[in-house]
Amino acid sequence: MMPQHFKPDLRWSDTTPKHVFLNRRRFIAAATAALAAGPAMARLQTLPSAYSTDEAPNSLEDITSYNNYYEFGTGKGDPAAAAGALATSPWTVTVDGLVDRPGTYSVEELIAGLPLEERIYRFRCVEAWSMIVPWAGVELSGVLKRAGVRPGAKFVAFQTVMRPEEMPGQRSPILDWPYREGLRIDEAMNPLTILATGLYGEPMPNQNGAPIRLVVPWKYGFKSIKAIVRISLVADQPPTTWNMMAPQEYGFYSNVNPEVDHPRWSQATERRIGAGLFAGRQDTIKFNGYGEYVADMYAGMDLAKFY
Ligand SMILES: Nc1nc2c(c(=O)[nH]1)N[C@H]1C(S)=C(S)[C@@H](COP(=O)(O)O)O[C@H]1N2
Ligand SMILES: [Mo]
Repeated sequence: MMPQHFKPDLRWSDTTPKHVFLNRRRFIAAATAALAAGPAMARLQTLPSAYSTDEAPNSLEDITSYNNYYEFGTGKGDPAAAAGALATSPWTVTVDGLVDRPGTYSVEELIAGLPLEERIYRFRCVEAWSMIVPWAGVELSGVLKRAGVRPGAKFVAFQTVMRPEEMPGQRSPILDWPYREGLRIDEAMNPLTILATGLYGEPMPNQNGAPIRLVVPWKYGFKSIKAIVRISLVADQPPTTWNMMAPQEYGFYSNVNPEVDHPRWSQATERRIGAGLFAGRQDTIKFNGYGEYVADMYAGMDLAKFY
């Protein structure tokens, strides 16, 4: 089978099959009904955050109907159509490796007592589209500090659930499953890095990575791994899915950087999802606009080499 590579997002019609376009309203009607339904779907109590952008968030419809989640297929509409099959409760996350208190915790235990904030973040996919998303999440640093990071831990490795019976994409070798991602320890401890359990004040929709996913807003979207079941503190840089798939195209760092093009397309501009057919492309900002919080971590590094 041919490996599936990301494609640049030049026009809506390049990446969105017509039937998906026409079905968007149907998908979102179902998603909205599901959110309004069960008692498990109670509204989340979030605190506002000084890290939020004041740009207008994308609609819930945009955020839940235009997704990348290869476990459910490579099309932007596949996750909304298929992710409902993933059972997200109960759910446990194992925290292990170089920590004082390794263990397997329910999501509720994992984040208990940590401030759940609404973080309205810019989100920039490597395919050169972007959205503004009002996530609900806790700082990853809070979870890691509670686990007790040992001095030898230099990186954090994350894994998505492996459940081919519920995730049809995992039955094909389109990626080396399970999906894996990683951060350097200082990146993981940065206050911008969150574990998100919801968006728009509601529990996380399945297609966006329920019940718990990473969000790293200054990096390309693929670093923000969904449906996490394992967080490991490790000494060495861990293998990561897209880097293993095509190392010349996807580096470990993957910081948003308009000065470093992808080998197959420019990263200088992006298309804001939902901005309308006649909206122009906008300039991409280095570190996705979060440089004041993150640039120091890369002082002295050649970001064209460590892309
Ligand atoms: N497990 C898993 N996580 C994943 C992906 C994936 O295919 N599988 N896709 C990534 C990519 S490429 C992007 S752009 C974001 C999309 O997140 P969203 O659907 O919430 O916008 O999820 C990231 N996390
Ligand atoms: Mo992406």
